Amino acid sequence: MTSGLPLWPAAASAYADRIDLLVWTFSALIIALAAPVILGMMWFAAKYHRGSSADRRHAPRKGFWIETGWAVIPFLLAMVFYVWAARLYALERTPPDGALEVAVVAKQWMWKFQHPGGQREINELHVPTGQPVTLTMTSQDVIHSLFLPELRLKMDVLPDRYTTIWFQADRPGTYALRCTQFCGTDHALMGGRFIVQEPKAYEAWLHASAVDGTLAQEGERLFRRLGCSGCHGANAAVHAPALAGIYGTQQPLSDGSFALVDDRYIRDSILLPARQVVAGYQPIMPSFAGKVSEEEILRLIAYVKSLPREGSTPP
Ligand code: HEC
Ligand SMILES: [Cu+2]
Repeated sequence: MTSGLPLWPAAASAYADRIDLLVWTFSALIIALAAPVILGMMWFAAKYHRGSSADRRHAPRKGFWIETGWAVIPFLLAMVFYVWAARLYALERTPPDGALEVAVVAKQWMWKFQHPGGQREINELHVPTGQPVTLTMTSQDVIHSLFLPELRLKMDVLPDRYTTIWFQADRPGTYALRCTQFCGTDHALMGGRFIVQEPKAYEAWLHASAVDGTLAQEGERLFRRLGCSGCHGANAAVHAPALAGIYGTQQPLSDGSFALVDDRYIRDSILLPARQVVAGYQPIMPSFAGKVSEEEILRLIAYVKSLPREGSTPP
C-alpha cells in the first residue's frame, strides 16, 4: 500500500494467513448468498410494480425444491465454515509443548513483559521467528485486551485471572501491539511495538538487555525474601508440602477432591491459601494478598515450575 493508510494489516504468521483466507472466503460466501436475494428482489420489483402489465395469472403457490434448496444449501455451506473456523480456534487454544513463555502484566496504561531469561520490557515485545511463544497474561487493575493485528490475535486480559495466547511468528518486522478494551483516560495510548526478529537477532537482543537473573531465579529470591522457604524449604520445622515437581500434577485436597497444579492454582495458593487446602496439611499458610505484585506472583510461579520432580536430576 503506497498511501499511509493500510486497509489490511500485514500478516506475520502462517496462522494469520489462514485467518485471512477464512475471512475472505466467508465474505465471498455472504456475497454469493445475498446476491441472488437482492438481484431477485430488484428484478421482481421492476417486473411486478403496481400498474405493470406483467401476467399475474396462474402464479405458482408451492415450489418444494426451491424452498428446500434455499434452506439446506446455505445451511451446509455455513456448516463448512463452522468446522473450518472451529479447527482454527482449537489450534489457537492448544499451545504446543516447549513454547517460549512470556509473562504479561497489563495496567493503566502500559504493557509489561518479562521473558523466561529475566529480560523485561514495557510497551514492546521482542519475539524470535520460527518458535512457538505463549503469553501468560493478567491485569493488575481493570480489564484490558491485547491485540496483535499482524498475527490476527486478540485476547482479554483480566484482573485475578490468567489468560493465554500462543503464536509462532514467521516474518521479521516491527508490528503493532494494542489494547482494545476501553480501560480509562489513556486507553488510546496503551500500545506499542511488537518486534519479530530472526533467532540470531533475538538472541543478541536478549544478551544486550540487563537482567537480575532468570524469571525463575528472581522467583527463588522472592521465595526466600517473603519467607515461603521458611515453611516450604527442605529443613523447615513447619509441616508444609514440598513444591518440587508439583506443577502439572493432580493434588489431593482436604475436601477429598483433586486440583490440577497450574498457574492459577499456584496463584490461588499464594493469595487465597485457605480456599484449597492440600490433603494432610493444616491451613496455616498466611495469605500474601496485597504483599506481592502480579509480576512477583508470575516469578514465583516460574520458580515453582522450574523445580525438578523429586528423584529426577536437576537441570
Ligand atoms: C506459615 C508457613 C507457610 C508459609 C510462610 C508459606 N506457605 Fe505455602 N503452604 C503452607 C502449608 C501448610 C500448605 C498446605 C496447606 C494449604 O494448602 O494451605 C501450603 C501450600 C502451598 C501451596 C500448594 C502446594 C501443593 O502441594 O499443592 C503452594 C503452591 C504454596 N504453599 C506456595 C507458597 C508460596 C509461594 C509462599 C510464599 C509467598 C508460601 N507458600 C508461604 C505453609 C506456608
Ligand atoms: Cu487497556
